[in-house]
Amino acid sequence: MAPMAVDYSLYLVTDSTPAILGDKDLVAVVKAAVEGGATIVQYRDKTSDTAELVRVAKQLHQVTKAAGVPFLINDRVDVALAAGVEGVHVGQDDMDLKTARKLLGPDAIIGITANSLEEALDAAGDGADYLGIGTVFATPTKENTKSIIGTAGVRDILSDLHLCGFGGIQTVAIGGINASNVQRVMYQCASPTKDLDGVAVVSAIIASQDPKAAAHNLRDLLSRPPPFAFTAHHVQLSRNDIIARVPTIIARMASRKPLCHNMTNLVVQNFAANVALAIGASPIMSNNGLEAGDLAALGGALVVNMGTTTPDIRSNHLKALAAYNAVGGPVVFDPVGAGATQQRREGVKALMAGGYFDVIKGNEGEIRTVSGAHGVKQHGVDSGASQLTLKDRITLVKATAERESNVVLMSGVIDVISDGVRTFTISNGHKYLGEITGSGCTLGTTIASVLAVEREDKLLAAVAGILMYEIASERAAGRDDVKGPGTFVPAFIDELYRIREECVRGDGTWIEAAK
Ligand code: 3NM
Ligand code: MG
Repeated sequence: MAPMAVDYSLYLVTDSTPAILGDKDLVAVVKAAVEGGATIVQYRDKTSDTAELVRVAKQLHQVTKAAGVPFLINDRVDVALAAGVEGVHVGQDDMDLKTARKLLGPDAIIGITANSLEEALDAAGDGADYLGIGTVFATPTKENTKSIIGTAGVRDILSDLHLCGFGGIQTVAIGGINASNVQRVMYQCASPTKDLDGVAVVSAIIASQDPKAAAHNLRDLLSRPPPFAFTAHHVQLSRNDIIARVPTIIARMASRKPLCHNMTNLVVQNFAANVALAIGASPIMSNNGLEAGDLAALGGALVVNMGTTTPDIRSNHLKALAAYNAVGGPVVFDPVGAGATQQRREGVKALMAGGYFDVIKGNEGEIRTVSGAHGVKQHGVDSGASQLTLKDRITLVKATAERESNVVLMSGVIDVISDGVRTFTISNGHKYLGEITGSGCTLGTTIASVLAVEREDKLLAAVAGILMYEIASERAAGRDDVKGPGTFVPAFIDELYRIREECVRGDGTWIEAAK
């Protein structure tokens, strides 16, 4: 018999514990799941006796065979042999792969759990058919997992597998994957050289009241990219393109008055709302995650500013992030003071695991924290004297954007911005921006507002926002009536407004100051 062709796209792992299965019948659940579209099933039961395992395995196998779906047993090679199923899944502490292969034969499907590159390379070298890579997100289903590696960790393993000559091995990600994040997992885990082949889920199907519908929904989501996926990733963008297109984008913003939803800190509420109004957006300052769904439906963009951080605010941020992600509404993350305290470091992790940010903007210290650098010293929220050379800043920004499949902006005297493919530096701005409060936060507001009207090319949108903002600051600081930071603030709002008016009139000469 030729080995079964295996489709790993929706890999169901079972769980018989009451906390997950409830009072449902496991065989009925698996039948419903394969009807709904599960493409491969693993029977995982850590507590039942051997006779019971073999009995249930045989029952489940009838169901999967009828559906033409491969069936594997977790850990227990003896049970797989006794029930005559297609293969096993072994963990790092289970029987070694070579012995399992000897016992089950060359056609058996053998998968292994990999938490790190070393484990993945060993398993691939030993002839595993597929890897279950995780734990992606913390999950109540399996609390004692070795470590949470996030989409970035999975992505690193995938690209290194390719690099080491194992590009052909099949891979699924596991841990905390469900309908709310499955598209993002596929999107953010994909490396330029190797994609994930699917996702493995337990509770997303087994705990569902309607496992068939749950599986069907997951398959449907897996069939297309997330709503926030890039569409203009590889479009060339020269300085001339930017000069030609930015004023039109600002004019579009002024005519559409997009909603700019700010979840921002206590200090900048009023200033951010005024900046949004000046540039032609329509601000709403709401930290209530429960109304984010209604607001996301209005077609605007969201700023998640971590400047004020409490567990309560974090949970509101996560709700809003999910609401905007679900409809592809752009989200800008401003990880204010990211490295300054343990709470903020945890906040960054929780937010980045909880959703997709189209743009992450921060100063050098903040972006280094986002990138995962350890021991980044940050004292106040705005301290961050440059410790890196420009070359290193560029490398870091590009790598972080590539890893997150988004746009990353590191602000500074020279701003560095990248979408992982295209990278720019911008040298506009004025030192007064560093002498007033909220200038970084309201740049986030500006970028989000532009993103709301320019979704195709997110990098171009962010560049447009930065240029409008920084050139306005240069104009304001150069005015005769501006004597210092105090008089700078109103002049700055005036100049933002003036640039917008010029764009509406079709006069884009201000953009010539871009450098
Ligand atoms: N293995 P859910 S995480 C069985 O990281 C299993 O190796 C994991 O459950 C690993 O889809 C996990 O409900 C449980 O989060 C996944
Ligand atoms: Mg195991």
